[in-house]
Amino acid sequence: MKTGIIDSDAEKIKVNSWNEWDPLRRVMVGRAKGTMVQAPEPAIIRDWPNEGFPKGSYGLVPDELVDAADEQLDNLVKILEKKGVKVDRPSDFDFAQEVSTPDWNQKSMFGCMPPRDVLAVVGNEILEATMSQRSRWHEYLCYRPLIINYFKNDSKMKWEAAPKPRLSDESFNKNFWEKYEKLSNEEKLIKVRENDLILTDEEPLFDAADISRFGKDLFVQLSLVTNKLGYKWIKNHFKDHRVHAVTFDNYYPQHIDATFVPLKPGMVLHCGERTADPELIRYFEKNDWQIIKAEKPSKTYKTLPRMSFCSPWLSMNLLSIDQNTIVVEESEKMQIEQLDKLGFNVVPVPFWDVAPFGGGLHCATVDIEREGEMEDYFPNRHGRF
Ligand code: ABU
Repeated sequence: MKTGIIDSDAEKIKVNSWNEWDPLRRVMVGRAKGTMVQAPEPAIIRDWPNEGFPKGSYGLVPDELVDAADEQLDNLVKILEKKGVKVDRPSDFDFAQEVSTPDWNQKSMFGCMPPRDVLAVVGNEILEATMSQRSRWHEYLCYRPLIINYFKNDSKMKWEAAPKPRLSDESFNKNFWEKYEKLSNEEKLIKVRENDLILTDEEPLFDAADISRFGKDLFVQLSLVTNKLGYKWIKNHFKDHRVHAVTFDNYYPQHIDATFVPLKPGMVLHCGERTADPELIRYFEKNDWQIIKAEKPSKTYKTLPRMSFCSPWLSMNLLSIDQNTIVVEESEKMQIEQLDKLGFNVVPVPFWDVAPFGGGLHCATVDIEREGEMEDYFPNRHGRF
């Protein structure tokens, strides 16, 4: 395992990753240590009275949860290293700091378990996302020692940061949650489809985990953390790609990687509870992709780990080591069996203790190097795609 700066094998660093399935050579894996229950802010208000964090309070996530999660993260690192994958970890960072910009002051930051939320690797480029929560505005800083090291040691790497957002009150729809929770499911989905959610279109906002990479095609989910201007910025930025805005029947969309997950060329795993729009499905079918409805998760909303703010669909939040080998959470028996029947070698790992820190196996990782080049897997156009 490598921590911080990696000088000894610096000459071997090559940032290169075009999709989610080519053979994995180098990956970043997050850490749970230091993660905070975020202080209230316009985008999110935590309310966990039974855990000692009633509405308005904030602080470090309890040690026993941190230790359990870090043990599972360290175990993942060992498994990846045994398979010959280089692993980099973010350095320690004080997320308990109060942070501010000229527009606002925020009593705490968040953490560095899910680097996928912050960093998108597209080809030889690492892109730092804008993020859309004040507690996460400065999160890129904990990945900077690694990014700088990649940049110093890879002459071809491109390093970009999307425009830093102001995240002033104008970036958020006032009293959004109170109003949203009163809507019927049907009314919620109309808002989801129109991306009329918590974020206004005052400025471009996006999380990197709303981007899914299929070679020349990038799919960007409009969500609670990605707005239409965010999509526009991504589309204008990646000029050699086809960049598509997509939505799903998900009342609380946040990150595409537990909804629509590529497994290999021609095969995508689709969360049946969060249906894609028919035009997107048709685009995939027209290009001979198989759309596989993911099996049911082992957890229900009631049986999720303490303090988890993710959904049971972390069952399909997978990490591909190559197009035949996929790392899956070990208790997700039905998902494992399904992938097994589809011919994949499944590597089961315990990972549910990581969920309270912001996600599953895909969220916890960022592939820095995969073999392969940009390829076009969608030669046929359909509708707006
Ligand atoms: N950050 C991925 C979480 C997605 C979900 O809870 O469905």
